[in-house]
Amino acid sequence: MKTVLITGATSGFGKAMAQKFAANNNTIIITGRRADRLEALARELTAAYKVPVHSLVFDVRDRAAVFAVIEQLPPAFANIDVLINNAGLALGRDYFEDADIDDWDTMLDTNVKGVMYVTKAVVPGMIERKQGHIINMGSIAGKEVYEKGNGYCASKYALDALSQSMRVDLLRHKIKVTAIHPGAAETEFSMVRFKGNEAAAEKMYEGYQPLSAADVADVVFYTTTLPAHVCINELVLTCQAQANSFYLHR
Ligand code: NDP
Ligand code: 8X3
Repeated sequence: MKTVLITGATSGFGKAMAQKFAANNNTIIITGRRADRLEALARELTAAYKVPVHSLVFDVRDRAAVFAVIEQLPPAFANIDVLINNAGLALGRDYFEDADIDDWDTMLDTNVKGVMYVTKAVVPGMIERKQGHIINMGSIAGKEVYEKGNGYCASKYALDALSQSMRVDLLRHKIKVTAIHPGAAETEFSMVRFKGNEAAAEKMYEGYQPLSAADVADVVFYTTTLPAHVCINELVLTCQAQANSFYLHR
């Protein structure tokens, strides 16, 4: 049984990963800003899988809160084996000159600095125990830039660089770092990106079968099942209809 901390577990990939890891008899820490959703998920996981579940309500951009909640983890949850930096978002899909600067700030603060804060808070325990696995949820948007992707692509390219950098710096402590780069997946991602515009969000998934959150959770789970000496450094996964950021067959 491993202790797995998943950021952004109130929805989408994070929620599906919490379900997958709980179903496989792990101790789960779920985080996010929406306390009601965390409470409901904790109840569901405890009832369905009888595993220990702990919820932490915080914003990954709030540096003081990040360190406070990790430091105050109850002993039964304090030895984190797997950290999944999943909390993240895209905001807007506009040409560079039209993009909102506040949206850029939010994406970079969440997708890049949030990952740095959470990892910095968790990693001392992994170093002490000489083992750990950090999984960063990147994106194909961090592999190829696309039109009107500016701020989001920049954040996921930065995260890719950060994943590579973490791997180089942490391998001497026997810590694995895996970057997962999914393509289009149907979650709340597009509703957030298009700021509640349901028609725009639905259009993203028209005419093909996108990845589901459960598909992504299965792949992430697999990367944690390998022997101690084996690490998947990075993995790009898309639905069959998508080859890359540019080619999607509808
Ligand atoms: P969802 O919108 O469904 O879930 C995003 C999660 O991130 C929510 O649980 C949300 O929780 C959390 N979150 C967002 N901002 C913050 C914050 N400031 N502090 C704490 N938690 C936060 O999207 P997905 O599940 O699709 O996305 C998960 C990750 O996967 C993201 O990093 C995204 O960039 C990436 N990704 C998504 C793809 C897709 O097509 N769906 C493809 C490739 C990568 P709450 O609002 O409660 O805080
Ligand atoms: C989400 C996938 O292609 O919308 O990261 O950027 S994409």
